[in-house]
This record gives sequence, structure tokens and C-alpha cells, in this order.
Amino acid sequence: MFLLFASFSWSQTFAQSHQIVNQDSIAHKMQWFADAKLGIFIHWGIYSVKGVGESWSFHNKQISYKDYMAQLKGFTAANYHPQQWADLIKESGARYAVITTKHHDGVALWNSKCGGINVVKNTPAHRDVLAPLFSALRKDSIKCGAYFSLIDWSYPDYPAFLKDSNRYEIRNDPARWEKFLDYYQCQLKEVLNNYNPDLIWFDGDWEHSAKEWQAAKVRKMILDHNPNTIINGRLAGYGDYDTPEQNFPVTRPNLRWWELCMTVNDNWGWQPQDTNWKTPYQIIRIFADCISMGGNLLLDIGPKGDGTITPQDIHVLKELGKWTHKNSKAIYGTLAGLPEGHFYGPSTLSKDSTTLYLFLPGKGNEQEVIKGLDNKIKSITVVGNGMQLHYDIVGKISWSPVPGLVYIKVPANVQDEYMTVLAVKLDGKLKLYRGQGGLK
Ligand code: H79
Repeated sequence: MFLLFASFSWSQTFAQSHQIVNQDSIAHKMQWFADAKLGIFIHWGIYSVKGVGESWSFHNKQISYKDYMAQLKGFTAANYHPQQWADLIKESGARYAVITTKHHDGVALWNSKCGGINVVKNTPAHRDVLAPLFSALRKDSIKCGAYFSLIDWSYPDYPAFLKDSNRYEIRNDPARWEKFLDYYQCQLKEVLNNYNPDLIWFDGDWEHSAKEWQAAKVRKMILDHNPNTIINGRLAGYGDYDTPEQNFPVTRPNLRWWELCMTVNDNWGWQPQDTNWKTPYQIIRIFADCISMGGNLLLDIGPKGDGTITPQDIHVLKELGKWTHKNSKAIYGTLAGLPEGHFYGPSTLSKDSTTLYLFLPGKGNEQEVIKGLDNKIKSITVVGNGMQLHYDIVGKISWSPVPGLVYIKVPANVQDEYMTVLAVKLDGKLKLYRGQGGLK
């Protein structure tokens, strides 16, 4: 199970599966993504009406399909204010947002002409709820991502439906599968044509092979429409970057681009019984760990069916925003930080590699230490505060090439409510001593 799950989370990217060692061909379009660091994921659909598990609740028979679909009648979007959503996302410091255009339940949030169920035809909302959000986001200079589920358990020509019961097997009725392929690719084209998303975030690729999904053709279709569109790593080996889900990587992934998607509480969509909210401090630390390891965080919120964002989600986004704005130069456009062993905490590096940003994991610890830093330090300042800090070089042996330890005093009055960030200006590009204390 562990192995299965691991392979699900870390599916191969297009570059890896095609052994593209030099990834520069896609590096250009990936630049905004690499610089953005923080995205907001939005799970919104008819499951947000009663607050049941998105799609999985009926698939896993926790609720009947009929009762699940009865939520169509309750999807009003009566308090949906897309510009307020976009402004809140902007305030959080996120540079991109990804919304569920269609989850595994097959309910599209736009007026699809390709068939299937959608909120324009089948709910009292009676309107395309995606278009105004994408335009509000663009007004705020937020990049737009479209989550699109390959799985569609509602569509009559999709093989799987409820857990343990398939409608048919593809090998027994390939023509029926072709019908599904036509349908999903027709919908995908609509999403591309209607919204021209900067990012397509596929999900559910694990139910079929790349060949069955026609993943190569779909990748080409997306890039023919717009060569700058980024594709997440869930197109059966034809995506651009990896997408671990909920589980934080412990060691630094050996990947050029990756993104952890994670919920603020324990669920993707709104579920009133779930009060297990992560605190702003916890989320900020997780975010700092992501960027320290060269990844992004895609933080998920679950608005209610009427479009209201919960006070808990608002609180987290606003607190995160205070911190990201204060510390922006240590976050956006940076590179992964120090490898393990040099500093007890996350860090990032300016793009020119001459400023090291240290994210202090604790409070009350007034002495921070950097090991193996083989540069001269020009200055150490507190980000978002500007105060210059004193430091000592400890244990430097004159005849040894091993750098001394840098001890930095951080007075209590400059400490951030969440995570204090220091900027260590170096005399040139970062140089590290990586040895075991000997001459080499
Ligand atoms: O939309 C949210 C979730 O509904 C969806 N992705 C996020 C963004 C998601 N649901 N479940 N999962 C992701 C993980 C699913 C894992 C499993 Fe499996 C699918 C367990 C069994 C089938 C992967 C494939 C692990 C084993 C086989």
C-alpha cells in the first residue's frame, strides 16, 4: 500500500518518462510557477451544499448516489462574490489559484455543450461560476489554474462508478470507451477555449493507463492551444511537475519542480464536522519547508455551496498574507535553500545565490547557528524589519579549510509572531563546506 501510494503521489513527469535530461525546453514556461511559491486550491461543487466528501462519499457508498445528486438542487451560489475570493487569495500572498472545474462526480462548473451534468443546466445557480472567478483573478494578476478530473463517475460511458462495481471493461467494449474519450476531450477543449488557463491540474489518472487516456494526444492538444500552459503531474506521465498530496516529503525531492497540495483542515471541500484546522503557524512552517526544498505549496480551501468562505479559511489566508507580504523577498523568486546539516530550519537563496534567507523555526532561541558556510558575511538583517544583527564566527582554526560556525544573536524584540526571517548577505555566490570535519 505504501509503495502504491508513493507511486501515486510521485508519478513520473513528461521530462522524466521521456528522459529529457535537459529540461530547458519547458523551463521557460515553468518560470512563473517556480517563482510563485504559493497557490490556493479551491474545492467547490455540489458536495459543498450538504458538506459531504467530494465525489468519494458516493463512490465509497457513504451516501447514496441519489442523495449525493440531490445536492444539485441546493447549489445556489447565492453568496458567491468572485472578486472577494480573488482579493482574499491576493491578500494571502498566493500568486496562483486552482479551482475544481469538474471533480470525479462529473458535475461541471461551466455550461458544457459536450454532455454530462453541469451547474448551469442542473442547479439553481444557473450560471457559469468559473468565468467571473478567472476574470477576477486576472484582474488581481493571479495566475489561473483549472483542476480537471479525468475520472467522471457519473458519465454513463465511464467504466467505473461505485466502489467494487464497474459498468464495463474497456477490452470488452472499446467503442464505448471511445465515446468517453470524445466526451472528456471535448470538455477539456471547452475549458481551454473558454478560460485559457495558465495551468491544467489533472486528477484521477490512476484509474487508466496513459494509452487509455490518450495522454500524449491530450498533452499535445493543450500545448497546441497554448504552448505556455503548465500541466501538473497527473496525466499518466505527460505532466510537467510532481504533485505530492497531503504528505510532506521528509528528504528534499530530486526534482526541478514540485508542488505539495494540502488542505487547511482534513478535507478538500467544506465539511462542517471537520474542525481539525491547521494553525497559521503550522501552515507557515510547512510553506517555509516547501520552498526550502524547492517546491510550491498549493493550499486548499473549501467554500460552502452558497459561495461563503469559512471564517477559519479566511483567518488562515489573512494571517498567511501578513507574513508573506512582510517576508516577500525571502519567498518569491528564490531558489531552494541549504541542504540538510547547515542550519536547523528552512532556508532559501536569492536567485543570484548571494543572499541566504534563514527561517527561524523557534521562538525564544536567541542563538542561531550556520555550519559550513564558506563565504564572508557582509551583513545579517531581519527581513521586514531591517535591523542589523550581530554575529560571531566561532571555532575557526587558522590552518584549517573548514569554516567556523556562525552564531547569530536574534533579540526577542525583532521576532515575528510566526517565523522570523533573516537575510544573510554574502560576499559572492554561496559556497558550502560539505565535509566531515577533516581537510576534505
Ligand atoms: O481532489 C482531491 C481529492 O478528492 C483527490 N485529489 C485531491 C486534490 C484525491 N482523492 N483521493 N486521492 C486523491 C488519493 C486517492 C488514492 C486512492 Fe488509490 C485511489 C486510493 C485508492 C484509489 C492511488 C491509487 C492509491 C491507490 C490506488
